[in-house]
Amino acid sequence: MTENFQFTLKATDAGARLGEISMPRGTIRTPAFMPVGTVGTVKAMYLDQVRDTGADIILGNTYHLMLRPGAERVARLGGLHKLIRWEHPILTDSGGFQVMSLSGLRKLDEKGVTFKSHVDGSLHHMSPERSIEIQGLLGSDIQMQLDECVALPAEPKEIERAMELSLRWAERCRVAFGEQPGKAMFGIVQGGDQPDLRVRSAQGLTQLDLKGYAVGGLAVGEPQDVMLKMLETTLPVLPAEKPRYLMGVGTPDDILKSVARGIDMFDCVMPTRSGRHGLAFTRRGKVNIRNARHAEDTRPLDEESSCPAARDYSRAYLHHLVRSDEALGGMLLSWNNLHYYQDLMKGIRQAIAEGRFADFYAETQQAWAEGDI
Ligand code: PRF
Repeated sequence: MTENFQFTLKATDAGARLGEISMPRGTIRTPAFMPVGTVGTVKAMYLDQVRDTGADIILGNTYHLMLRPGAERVARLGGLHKLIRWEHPILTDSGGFQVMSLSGLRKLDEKGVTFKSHVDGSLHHMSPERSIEIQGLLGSDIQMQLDECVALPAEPKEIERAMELSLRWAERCRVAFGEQPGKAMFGIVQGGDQPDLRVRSAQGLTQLDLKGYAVGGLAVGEPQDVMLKMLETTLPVLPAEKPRYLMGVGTPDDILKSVARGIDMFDCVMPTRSGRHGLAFTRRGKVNIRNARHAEDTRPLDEESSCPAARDYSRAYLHHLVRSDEALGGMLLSWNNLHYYQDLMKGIRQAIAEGRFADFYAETQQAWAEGDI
């Protein structure tokens, strides 16, 4: 732990990077997976449990928290860490992406974004400066610039306009953030599926000398090979000594392939959301526990797992809970899934440290391909 935000690259192997982010609230081992705690809760999980699965950092959302309970209120309550009882690092997303996907009526211009709350229909304005101010009020350790993410497919001109706007907003966010030694603000590369725009975005952000760089605007409707190609185009342009975060990604396969291209951080609702919907991730791929074939299956999801949810409960019981819409079903499957994701990250980190990432990659893919027994 340090007074400052510090990223140390410890090893590289077959394109993958092993590292560590040190900051006052704790150390983040990379490649890292950040469970999503949108409204100040990782849904259906106790934060002690989230911690025990191996999470070093969780994510919160500016958009949701500014609407409810409100950023000033969270600050009066002593900040997000105290409110939710998580003393480790928190990264907050800036709000732009969630405005676009969740709010009604919205207008975006140079000044920022005006939108209607999905909670009560009230009208709000968020500038790049206000996004940073809110993230500060929440007490976020890693703050994201306000950006505009365009869903794909889209016209190159439209992607270019949003990328340029995001670059100008990055500068304004950097000024608003100023110097905060123990904290960091990350820029976000945009540019859709256009390699030249990705390069320009990454170059422009690099000039701002930020503490870290995210790749946004991916996993928004394009095929996986396009996403991976964009990573191959973008990452070599970014400074190797700074962390790279792929936003909103993804499946275990997306993660493995993105690590192989040099990504250090991930977040995704997939393990928790699909858990609540009855989908379990295991070493042998995905299991849809709702399926009738599990109704009288006394085996656990994975007898070799160290997670009680995976090891100690029968598939028959999980099936019954999920079919009955019982809260415990979503809780157990979210636990299983977050545990699986963190185990995957641990396996990735160990493999890089031992110089056998390529073998780990092949073995993991092989086990998924063999499928559920
Ligand atoms: N921008 C921001 N948050 C995001 C994204 C983005 O492009 C994505 C895209 N996958 C997820 N979350 N600010």
